[in-house]
Amino acid sequence: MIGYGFMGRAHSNAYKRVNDFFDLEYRPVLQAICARDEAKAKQFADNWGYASVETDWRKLIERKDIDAVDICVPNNLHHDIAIAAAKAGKMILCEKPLSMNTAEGQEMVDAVEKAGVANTVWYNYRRVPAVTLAKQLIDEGRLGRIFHYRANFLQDWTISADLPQGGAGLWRIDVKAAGSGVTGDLLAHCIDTALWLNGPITSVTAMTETFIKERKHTESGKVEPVGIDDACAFLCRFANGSLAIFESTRYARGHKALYTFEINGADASIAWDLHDLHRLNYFDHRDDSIVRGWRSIHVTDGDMPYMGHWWVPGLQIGYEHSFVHQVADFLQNLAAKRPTSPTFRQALETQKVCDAVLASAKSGQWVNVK
Ligand code: SOE
Repeated sequence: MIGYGFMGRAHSNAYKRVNDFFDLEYRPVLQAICARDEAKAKQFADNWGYASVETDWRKLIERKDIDAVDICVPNNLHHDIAIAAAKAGKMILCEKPLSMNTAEGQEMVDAVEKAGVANTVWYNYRRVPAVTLAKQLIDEGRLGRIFHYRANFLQDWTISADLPQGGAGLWRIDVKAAGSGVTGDLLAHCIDTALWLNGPITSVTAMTETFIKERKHTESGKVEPVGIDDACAFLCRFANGSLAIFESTRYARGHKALYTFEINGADASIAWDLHDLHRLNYFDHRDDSIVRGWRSIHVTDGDMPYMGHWWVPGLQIGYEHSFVHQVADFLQNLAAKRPTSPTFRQALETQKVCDAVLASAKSGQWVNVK
């Protein structure tokens, strides 16, 4: 494990829990945690049960007793670590977004494919059971022809102008570490889900805004320009002919992590909301008109995605379980020699859409996704 922030904890929890709930051929061994601050890394190792500590990721990657590397550090480090890990023959589980941009991401894809190592990117929301159920309903053709896709990811944690950029957690506001703002951090989730549920995006037109133009940098101590997008909205077209609207901001006062999407088809619609993540809202026009209406499916029954591994019908699970599911799928696929989605190659598609969105916001023109 490289990095011990919020995601380091979410992933560690998943590695520890997965074999308690899933029967798997493999069992993750928490062999080493790597971070620059040795004292904090030791504390993390004690809390979570890692057997050893490294302070240099290159040393970690050289170790013969490490089979898989989990990249949980700021985005600007993903590329070099992933390429070195692939060259060393390690499996790689990389935190989202895959990379700072498409060019870097392409090199990462080439490296893992050349090395033939198992790889996946942690777009965890795919594995919230209600979202996986949405995918099942779409694949069964229940929605019919899709006309519309709309998604939001709204937060409010950067409204204060006193918040510095850079450093633990706040690297997300530092363009040098993050690559972009809400586009790579939040819309990337919405785009990943959308590509999975609704197929390729072909063209986009976007607008972005940076509301607070300068912030003190935690590392330099100086006030520096802010290079990230604080808010981004874009329209797009999908290859299946549907139209979409996406919006993300860290300035929606009152919203902490409101990820929502709605898909409207000729026969049915679905809607999902991260704040109520165990429910899938579904409207089916084929119902008798006198009982037709939006139904709220409580996704807890054993025949619903992943739920047979947990409690009994009616008892729900939460955010952290989406990571457990990704590890379970990764280990199952490893045993079956199958890839785990999204692979680096699949996550590169999200990167391409993000790049097109940022290019469009800059030029003011529609941009085709390469
Ligand atoms: C940002 O606040 C953040 O933590 C993202 O980085 C995560 O990917 C998202 O799932 C929740 O919000």
